[in-house]
Amino acid sequence: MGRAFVYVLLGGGVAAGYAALEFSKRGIPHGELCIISEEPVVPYERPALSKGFLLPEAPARLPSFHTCVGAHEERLTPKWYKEQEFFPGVKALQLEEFGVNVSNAENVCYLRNLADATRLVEVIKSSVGGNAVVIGGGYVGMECAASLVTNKLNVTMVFPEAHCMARLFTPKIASYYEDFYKAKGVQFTKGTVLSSFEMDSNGKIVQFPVQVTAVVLKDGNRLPTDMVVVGIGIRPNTSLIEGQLTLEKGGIKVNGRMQTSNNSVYAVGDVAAFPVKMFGEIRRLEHVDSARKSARHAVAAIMDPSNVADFDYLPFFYSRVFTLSWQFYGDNIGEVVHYGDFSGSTFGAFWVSKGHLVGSFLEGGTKEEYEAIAKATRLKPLVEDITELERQGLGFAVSL
Ligand code: NAD
Ligand code: ISD
Repeated sequence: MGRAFVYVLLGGGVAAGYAALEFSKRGIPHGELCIISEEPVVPYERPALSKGFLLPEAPARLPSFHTCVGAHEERLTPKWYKEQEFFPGVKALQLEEFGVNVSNAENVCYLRNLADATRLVEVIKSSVGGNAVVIGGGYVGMECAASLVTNKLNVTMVFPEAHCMARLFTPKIASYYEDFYKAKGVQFTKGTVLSSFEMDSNGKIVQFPVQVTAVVLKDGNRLPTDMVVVGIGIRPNTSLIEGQLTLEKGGIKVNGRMQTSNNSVYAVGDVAAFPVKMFGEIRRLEHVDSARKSARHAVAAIMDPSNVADFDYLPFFYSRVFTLSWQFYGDNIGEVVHYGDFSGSTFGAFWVSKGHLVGSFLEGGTKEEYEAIAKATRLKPLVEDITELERQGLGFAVSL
């Protein structure tokens, strides 16, 4: 006989952990919640996988980074879920989907979940001192390349754009990080993509497993390698609900309560396309902060509908690599004004659209400075004089 639940969380990622915490805080009775996840572990803070998990010394390991430590909240261990009689860890659904077919080669690694990260660590260990090719110049590419260097591999990054982090960085910002990476030994092959892998079956007759020995690029270059990391983006897995819920921007369209076109189904995290009030449009945001906050908002809307206003989210992105650390708030549209010392360690940029500040980036800031750019971006102040904004730089945000 199947078991009935009042609430079902489909997916066991970051958002599920924060939703479970919120349900528990709001006092749902034991046994009413079920989490259906493809992962054999209870929710954890995904950002750790491309950062602390890959460190050669004292790496982060579960249970230390179960949600919700990333927001300085309670760490929900398997014991906690058991005590709450919440039922996670049911290996039932394949929820992930990557933009390219996964190669079965032993030394080609993706990075999305704990199993990927665990395998990546094994491949790194067996390749120390050798070559690594990182395909993709986004978050996974940048964070993994930094980790690979720290693990003493010779790294080449390959991506199609003219500079790294093309979705967010300006050429000037990207150039700072690329120079920093180059000084650490990373090489960049830009403006091209992978054409094929050269494989070695290690003398085995079976087709798999095989090792990639070189990456062949469309521009004709050939990069001999001991391992490959692929980080070429994600695609929300909406196949399960196609034809049942309204989709937009590649995700599941929701309203300000995170409610889909079926009012008993809510969508949160990377998969949800929600109204971003400050932009006045629907966006799908891939970031852990949005996952955490949208999950909690959805639970609040479910449990206390009359006291919950529409989600009013300030888009936030961040990364930490080597000794660097940056934060970005808002939207990167309109005119860009750079500020600070690009030959030093603290600099940034503002984006001004229709006369208002709409986006702020800062590298190497203090906690107070990051709070200041977040506040300034939310306020969307009028910028009458771009030159004056450039002159004031970070001081503009701090003074608001
Ligand atoms: P991404 O969207 O950040 O970057 C994708 C990159 O793939 C692009 O920059 C591009 O350079 C590259 N690309 C696309 N097609 C390519 C091709 N054919 N060959 C070579 N390169 C190609 O995605 P990601 O880096 O894979 O990250 C996956 C997800 O994980 C994203 O949602 C990301 O936001 C998230 N993530 C975030 C963080 C963080 O916020 N600090 C860290 C790790 C992962
Ligand atoms: O900050 C992050 C990070 O490191 C991730 O892997 O956000 C992402 C996820 O895509 C958010 O779920």
